[in-house]
Amino acid sequence: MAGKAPRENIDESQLSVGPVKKTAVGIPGVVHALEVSFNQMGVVRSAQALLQINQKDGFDCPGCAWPEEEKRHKAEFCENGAKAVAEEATKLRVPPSFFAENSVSELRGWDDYRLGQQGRLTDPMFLAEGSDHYVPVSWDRALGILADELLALKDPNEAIFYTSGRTSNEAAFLYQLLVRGLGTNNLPDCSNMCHESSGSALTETIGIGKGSVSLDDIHHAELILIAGQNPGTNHPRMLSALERAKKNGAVIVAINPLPEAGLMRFENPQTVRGMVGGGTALADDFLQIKLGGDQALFQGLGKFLLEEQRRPGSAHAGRVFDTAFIESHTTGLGEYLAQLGAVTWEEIVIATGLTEAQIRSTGEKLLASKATVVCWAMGLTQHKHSVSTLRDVVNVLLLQGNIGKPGAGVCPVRGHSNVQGDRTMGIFERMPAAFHDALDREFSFASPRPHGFDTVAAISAMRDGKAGVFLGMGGNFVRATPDSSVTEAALNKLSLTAQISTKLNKSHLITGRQALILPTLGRTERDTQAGGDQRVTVEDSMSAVHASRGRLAPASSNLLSEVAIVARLAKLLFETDDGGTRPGAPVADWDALAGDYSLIRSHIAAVVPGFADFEAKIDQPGGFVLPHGPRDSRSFSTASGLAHFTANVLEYPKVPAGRLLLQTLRSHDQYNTTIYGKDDRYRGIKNGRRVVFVNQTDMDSLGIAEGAMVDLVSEWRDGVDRRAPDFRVVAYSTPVGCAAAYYPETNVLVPLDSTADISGTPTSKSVVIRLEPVA
Ligand SMILES: Nc1nc2c(c(=O)[nH]1)N[C@H]1C(S)=C(S)[C@@H](COP(=O)(O)OP(=O)(O)OC[C@H]3O[C@@H](n4cnc5c(=O)[nH]c(N)nc54)[C@H](O)[C@@H]3O)O[C@H]1N2
Ligand SMILES: Nc1nc2c(c(=O)[nH]1)N[C@H]1C(S)=C(S)[C@@H](COP(=O)(O)OP(=O)(O)OC[C@H]3O[C@@H](n4cnc5c(=O)[nH]c(N)nc54)[C@H](O)[C@@H]3O)O[C@H]1N2
Ligand SMILES: [Mo]
Repeated sequence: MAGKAPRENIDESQLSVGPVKKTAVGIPGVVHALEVSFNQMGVVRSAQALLQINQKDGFDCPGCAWPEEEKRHKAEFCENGAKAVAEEATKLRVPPSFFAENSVSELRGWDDYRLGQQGRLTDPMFLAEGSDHYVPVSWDRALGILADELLALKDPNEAIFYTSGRTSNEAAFLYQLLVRGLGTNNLPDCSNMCHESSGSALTETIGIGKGSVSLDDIHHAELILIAGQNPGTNHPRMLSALERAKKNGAVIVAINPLPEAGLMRFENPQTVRGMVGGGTALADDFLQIKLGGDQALFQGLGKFLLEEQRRPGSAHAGRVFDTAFIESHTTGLGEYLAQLGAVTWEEIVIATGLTEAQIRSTGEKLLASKATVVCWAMGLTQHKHSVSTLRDVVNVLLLQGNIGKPGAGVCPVRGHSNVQGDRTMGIFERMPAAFHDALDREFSFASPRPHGFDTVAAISAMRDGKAGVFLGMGGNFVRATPDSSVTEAALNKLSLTAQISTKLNKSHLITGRQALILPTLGRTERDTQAGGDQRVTVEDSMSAVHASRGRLAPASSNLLSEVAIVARLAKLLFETDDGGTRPGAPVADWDALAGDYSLIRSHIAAVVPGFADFEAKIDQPGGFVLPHGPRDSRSFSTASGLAHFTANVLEYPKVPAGRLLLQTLRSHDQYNTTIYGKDDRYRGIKNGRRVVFVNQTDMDSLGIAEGAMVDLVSEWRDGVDRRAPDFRVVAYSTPVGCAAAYYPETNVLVPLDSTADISGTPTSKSVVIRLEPVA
């Protein structure tokens, strides 16, 4: 059965709204995954692909960064992992004839769904200045154009090198070396829009920007708080771990403005009970918090613990805090407790929309638990005050010594399957000096030290005429970033935009004066080089590094691997005609590295701490876990060598009367900017995406009826009206004043300079909007 692609934009007039689901996964999830897979890949390729996901000698699922269980199931994938694989392993193709038939200006009118459904890119393509059609070019010519444009820049800091989080460690390491070899640290990545706030808060407070728990800790936690995360859709395999925790007696509290299906109830398709129905109730308690209220909640929990610690006659008095841990491993407690004394319960109640009793009841659960984990994702990282919110999460955990002991810790649940590994490999606009020193030693050059642009700074630089060339290592920059109209105009100003991609997306159509499409192999595909078939490595959300090997035949014989593209470009940039190295460039044997990735791994082992014996360690099934001071030995590599309590002024969004606060989030049928399908099954939406979820009370007070059509208009201090037209209003269970709509359709509403303090992450979960009825 060959796949057939839907060829039209989504027809929003077909949209229907049905009941909201309370349970995630189970049979409908699996059946849906198989339908999507057969449709895209055909039956044989589906079976080949799906059975290799996350197996010990197979490929790492490109779906999400949740770790694999030690004991693998035969089918170690979830509905959305299967969809991610089907998107990549599809039989559909976008050959050069597609671009002859469709002009760039026509394709700009296609929506993200229609573009993504066309299939895999097959050949390098070039869009010349003034032309409206991409034409095929050889790899030599394509890379030659890119190298010439890069070398023609007056200053290497006019080049911008974006990375998305699917790129392997090997490709990411070579890529950052190329970028630094050219003389810039302009390495913005998707992480800037994702978990940057987590990295900022954790590095400052515990000395490392990564989570401190293992899967085993989740299984054995006594209390798990899940804040700002929708695992039923975005990390479905996490539900199996939660189910296991639950069986071991864990208490789970969901902290979310929306009653997300997976948090409430879960049917595990890999158990008989899950197949038959019923499933496991996951959350013992649901705190339906207002958007941006989490800092107040965690300050409230801290306040409760402090009151209990000091309350005369309380059974817990003097025993709430882990005094031994606090005294030997932390600093700053006094300032933190003083800050807790300064916040009032009245303000906490206003900020959270919860009752004091609800917060105290969660506090009681903390008191009763000897091992607590806090998990979070985008609901906590994409607010103005996200870094201070996460510092307050750390504060509460430190009070009870919940870091570096079994069943306890911080668990930022990462998004892209190798986003954490890319950062470990140096994809960061401001790597620490020790990394630069090691890189310089290994490749005999002097890497640039001034910080580069993060994502938002890169867009500002392009807008302000301070950039000339953009290269994307995966991702869909123009749709993932905020303030779509500003970003589109910024990209249009460049002389060249080039994208290393697997699938067609808007970033190929909103371009500089010239553009290149550089098609590449995906994770599922066989990667054959001079030295034979190659494997790559990835790092999951819990710092486990393991090998990934694709086995499917490549989508086209004219694809290059990401590693090969980088190595060939590096040769053009850094080698002299006689094969020597240009003065000042990093010294490396680029051909050899591209021919045998184990040579890249030996460089990584020499530069990045924790990778000694890299090759041998990934020969072991399941790979190895990187060192993590707080987790392994309660050692904290902060300036003081201690974990830091911090005193944070309480912040929460304040919305003018008649306005709503909008969060932009994912439907069940999308992977970031890739739209798999038109439904959001758990939330009851079918055949459309332009919906805005609003509380009935707000609809009544605004005089807007269910089903009404509205424009979403965002209001920001610059006075510019940013508008997303034609959304249908859906009454939904969300706190009063808080609305929700899908990304990326709503990115046009997020002002470029509305970013989180310190981390610079766009505030995609708090946009002030008004609803304007469509006449
Ligand atoms: N199938 C699938 N899997 C994915 C992705 C995908 O698009 N599709 N994307 C991947 C990536 S890159 C990432 S980063 C992750 C994203 O995973 P999530 O963070 O789960 O993704 P979002 O859809 O943005 O959902 C945010 C959740 O936080 C809640 N929330 C929003 N604001 C607040 C708040 O102020 N407080 C609290 N407590 N909750 C809030 C929302 O209601 C929602 O449940 O998933 C990864 N996995
Ligand atoms: N409003 C709003 N904006 C957001 C968010 C939000 O919640 N709200 N979330 C933010 C988050 S968390 C993230 S992570 C970003 C995501 O930002 P990105 O990572 O930039 O976006 P994706 O949609 O994941 O990228 C999809 C594209 O990647 C390419 N691709 C897929 N696999 C591969 C591969 O193996 N190699 C290569 N080279 N290319 C590949 C395909 O061409 C595909 O079209 O968006 C951010 N933007
Ligand atoms: Mo993400």
